[in-house]
Amino acid sequence: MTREEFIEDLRNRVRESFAMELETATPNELFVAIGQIVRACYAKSWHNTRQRYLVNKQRQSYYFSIEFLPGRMLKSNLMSLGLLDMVRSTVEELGFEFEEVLNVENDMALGNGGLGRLASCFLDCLASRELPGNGNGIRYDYGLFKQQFVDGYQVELPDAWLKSGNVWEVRRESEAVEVRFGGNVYMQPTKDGKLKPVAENERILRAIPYDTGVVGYHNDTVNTLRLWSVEVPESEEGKYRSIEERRMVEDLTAVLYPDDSNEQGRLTRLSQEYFFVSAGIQSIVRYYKKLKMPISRINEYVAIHINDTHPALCIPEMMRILLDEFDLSWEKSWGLTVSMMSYTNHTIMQEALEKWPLQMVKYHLPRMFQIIEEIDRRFVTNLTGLYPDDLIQRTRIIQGDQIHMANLCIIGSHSTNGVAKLHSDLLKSVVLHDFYVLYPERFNNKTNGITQRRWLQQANEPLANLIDKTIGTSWRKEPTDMERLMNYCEDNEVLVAFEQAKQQNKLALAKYIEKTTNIKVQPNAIFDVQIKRLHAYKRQLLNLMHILKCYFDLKDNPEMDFVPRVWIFGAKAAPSYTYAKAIIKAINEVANLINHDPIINDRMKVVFLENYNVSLAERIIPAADVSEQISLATKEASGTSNMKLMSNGAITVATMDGANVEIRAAVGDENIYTFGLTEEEVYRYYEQGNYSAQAIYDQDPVIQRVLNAFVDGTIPNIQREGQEIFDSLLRYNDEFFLLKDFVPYCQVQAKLSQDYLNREKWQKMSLINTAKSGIFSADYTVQRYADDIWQIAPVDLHKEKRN
Ligand code: GPW
Repeated sequence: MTREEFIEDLRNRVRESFAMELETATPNELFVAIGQIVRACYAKSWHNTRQRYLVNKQRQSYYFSIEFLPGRMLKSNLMSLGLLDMVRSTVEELGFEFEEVLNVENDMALGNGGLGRLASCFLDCLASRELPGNGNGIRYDYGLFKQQFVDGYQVELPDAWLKSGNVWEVRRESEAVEVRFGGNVYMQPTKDGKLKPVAENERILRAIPYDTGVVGYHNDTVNTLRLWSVEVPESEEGKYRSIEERRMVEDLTAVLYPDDSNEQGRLTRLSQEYFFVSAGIQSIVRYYKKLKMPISRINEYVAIHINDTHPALCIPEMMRILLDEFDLSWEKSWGLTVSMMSYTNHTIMQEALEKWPLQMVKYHLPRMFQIIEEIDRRFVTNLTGLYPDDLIQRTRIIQGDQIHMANLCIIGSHSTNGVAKLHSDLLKSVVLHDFYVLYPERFNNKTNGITQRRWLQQANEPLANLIDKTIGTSWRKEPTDMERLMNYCEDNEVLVAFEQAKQQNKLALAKYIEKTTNIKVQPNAIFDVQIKRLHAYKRQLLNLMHILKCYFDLKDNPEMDFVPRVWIFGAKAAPSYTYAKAIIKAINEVANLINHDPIINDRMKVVFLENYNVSLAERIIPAADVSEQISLATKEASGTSNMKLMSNGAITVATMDGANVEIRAAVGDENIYTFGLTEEEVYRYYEQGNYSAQAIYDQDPVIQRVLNAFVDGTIPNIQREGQEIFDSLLRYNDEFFLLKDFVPYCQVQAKLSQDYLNREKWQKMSLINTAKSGIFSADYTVQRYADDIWQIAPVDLHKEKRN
């Protein structure tokens, strides 16, 4: 597309869609028109990709996830299509601010945090590697709530992201399917003496797919993210007479559950899970029928991935279709199902492990329940005599009145993986050890990754351009090529240029901070960033305690040498998570206190940015000097913001948790600040039960002063919240060992501040972090999933063998 063609197209679309002339258009119209042009640009490739897969009967993977978090798509699609520079300069020549046009787009925020973002990074990488992999999920009418601070408290507002339309999606009426809930199922004998399930009084809902193209980077692959929305089928219209009854149905895909790593166990959530799973599996089977292959070979063409346990019903739903619709035997159906399914575990935190009340499943999903019962019965029967009874009881699916979804996933799939080495090892040795005894060959690790296309190329153009200038552009396709930057560790000119790029990004963020919060920050201060969901285990409170310590040090000794620092937070708390909300309030009040204290004289600033989401992350990450990754060891399965920040040259302050361990191995001890309890030490405390927060408090006057600040009025306006925080640390004995890690944390922070003054040393560390970040590209992660778990390939290597 030439720029003349682009302008012509733009002019026509603005005219046709808005009855306006280009000259009078605002960024809103421009965004829609450019979106339409971009979609038209990849429409052909999208169709061709689907045709190619169909004609080649290509084996494909389907990533089932209850969350996807792509963020904005205009810039990333332009970049993938190689149109970014042309479109940007043309738009600017036409007299518009390109940034303003980009800012029109609502984030697609159909996810909470790491888990949903990982799913979106994976889709980007699959397409960019020309791998045949698709997404399957829910098209929520409302994404994750918008966060506002009112008087320092989090307030949640609805995210009506579809209000102004969605240029990227395509509604596919002809591919709708029916999903059935409730009713009774009984077994009826057929003529040939078999028993077949017959259902009556089911509620039938219509699932309508909306497809979004996932555009590969500089290739012609466009894969599909298919999201399902609920509707009342015409045949059922009569049954839902009142508006309330219709609302009940439409509620199903109305809102994303805003709980991160916390199981709510509500009926609507269970219905959401079955809804997108059943629709997705039916749509896969319908597609497979087009290949005209026997059902007994479906496992050669289909790989289904279960992203955490939320889509666990994939297993009984696939069984249902093979048994009830294709009349396959149980054994044959089970063999096919297990060989198609694979599962990723994302946490070892007990409160996140899904369990559903047996009665709820039995009543609302009766056929699922029957099949799960039978899977459980056969599991127990087959293992009895071969393994100790207590092991069988601990690993079976149905225990008491609950259905254990992780157990179902492991038993019903051929692969279970964790998301970082440490996490996968803990699964084998502790959390899922019983299963590891049963199925050692099923366990494997796939360390998470990120897409540098979004998180570096797109979000940080100053750095990306500098990398190009220094080592060429190959890293954009082969991220490990960034390692070549190691040759410039001692090159002063290069180091200075990198420092300038960082400075430019810090300036841009400082502007944004001032515009949105009225706080002025100095771009030469350390930008210290902690961005992630608010959770006790992630220990934002530990960060806050260190801030308070710095504050008291300065108050006591205003003349002391102090390296100026800006602490930047971004975090949403689940609306029902009162403790997390108390921490938000406390951070905001501490910010207020410090930012306005004349004695501090701008040497410390605390900034809590509202509504942390993907597009805000894209602003913050390029400007970070320091990356806070301070979860208690064993609690963060992997983390992915650690990788994004590292890639952008931030230095990590890290506990030995999740993927931090692998980051340290990559950059070397001297290029990361590690501290805190190790995995072994944490487990030792658990075994010996001898942790005493009170004892630590009693012996350390600094800790006393910091903790007392929460209850003695030092931090204003947090009577209730301060008390709750204080009690969590002392009365309830500090579940995440903050007091134990506090002193070493302060020590590495002091060291860091000193090192920051040595600009050359710091800049070298920063460069090394970027240079070594290539291995955390999700391009490689996805390739390992493709090779080890899904057996998918760009050119179908398995085809010869089959035909
Ligand atoms: F609890 N993660 C998340 F395991 O973002 F399901 N939401 C969740 O509900 C869960 C996990 C769940 C995160 C992990 O906390 C993080 O460590 C990991 O990097 C990320 O998933 C992607 O694997």
